[in-house]
Amino acid sequence: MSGIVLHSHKKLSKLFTHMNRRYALFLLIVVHFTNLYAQEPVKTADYHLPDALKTSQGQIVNTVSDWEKKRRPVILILFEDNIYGQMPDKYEAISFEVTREEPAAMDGKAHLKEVAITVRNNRKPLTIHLVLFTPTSALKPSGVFLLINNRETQNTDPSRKIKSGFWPAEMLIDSGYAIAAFHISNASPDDKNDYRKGVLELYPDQLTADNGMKAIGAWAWAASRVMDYFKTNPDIDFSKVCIVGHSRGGKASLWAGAQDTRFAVVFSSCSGNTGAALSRRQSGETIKVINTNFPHWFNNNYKKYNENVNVLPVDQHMLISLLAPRPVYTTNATEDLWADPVGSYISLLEARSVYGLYGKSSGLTLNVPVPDSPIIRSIMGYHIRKGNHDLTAYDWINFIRFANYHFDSRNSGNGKQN
Ligand code: GTR
Repeated sequence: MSGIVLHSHKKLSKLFTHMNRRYALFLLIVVHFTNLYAQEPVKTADYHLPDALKTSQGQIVNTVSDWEKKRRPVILILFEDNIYGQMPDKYEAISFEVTREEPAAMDGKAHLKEVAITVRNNRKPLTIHLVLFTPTSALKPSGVFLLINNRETQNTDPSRKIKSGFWPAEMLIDSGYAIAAFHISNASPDDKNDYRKGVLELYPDQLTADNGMKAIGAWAWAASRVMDYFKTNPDIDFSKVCIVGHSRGGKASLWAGAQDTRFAVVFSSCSGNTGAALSRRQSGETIKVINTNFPHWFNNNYKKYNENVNVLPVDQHMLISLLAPRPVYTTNATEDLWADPVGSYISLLEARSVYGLYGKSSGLTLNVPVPDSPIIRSIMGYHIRKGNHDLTAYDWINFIRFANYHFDSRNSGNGKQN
């Protein structure tokens, strides 16, 4: 817990010396949670965030045109060079093959397609296996949610014998959305020895470059190839593709959304360090810890910041800024302090200036909202769920509410309506 919170605890302890100890303890717990969720966001380390709107020459960007032409491209390259690696967008060929089809899946509610997306480059093929359910009764084409699945493949079981809150496909279909998923291992195995066996075989020059892509870049790259497929599927509304990821997958969904502006809405669950959380706060997981435990996730250059986060030319609020003016929704969980909920929320707050250039005022409160009280009617949405590090049906219910809100044409002019 932060220095500020601890300090206030000490003062309160003195006050309570004459009180019943159990009563004092109860009050301390209340104060602790009040501080965490209802006070001005708390800093843990002294830090100064780089300004998303200030160029390296010190010029302040204050128009959409200058942001899009001058500042945004520079920030994107800073993230490529220093963190996630390059994102090659050329390949020799791509093909789509429906390997299995069930027109009346889920008791007739959905049409299942399993699609092999094969990309060729460097004379090598790579196949991404997509599971896709489209609703049979909804008006066609449908918006779609694509999950970057970083957990067991059974979470996205096409036979629906196994069902999981991690990918509640029936819920999405009942809400009129298509639902899709691919597994990260198709793009790059999540293993420091094996991560090269995938997308990196198509782009071997990435392996020798210090700003070369590694696993998380490869997962985001694969999400973009699924986009290439969606473009060819007339049942999918290509203007309504939502990308979703949890934790390491949530880091990838943010990076995919930043790189590929075809994603209409970005969802990131408990993404933590090098996801939505600010690195400079150094609360929970740090850059040094993540680079040590997962050396295969980010590029070589990122390791230079292990001991000195303050010289990193970006912080994660600038990743959120790259999503502007598109809607973005991030989550945290009360028991998941490793992912720094406060720092993740401050990221959103700090991205407001860039959304503001587009005339999008957010409905974010100044403080982290209390648990289980989602912010939906806002260009940047957020909730902190009671519970642990996970992606659950509760999260998806709110993702659907957020997408419904933004896909309703009456709300497209502004991010906030109330
Ligand atoms: C943790 C890692 C986090 C997060 C998480 C997950 O071990 O420290 O950054 O990515 O794994 O993916 O569940």
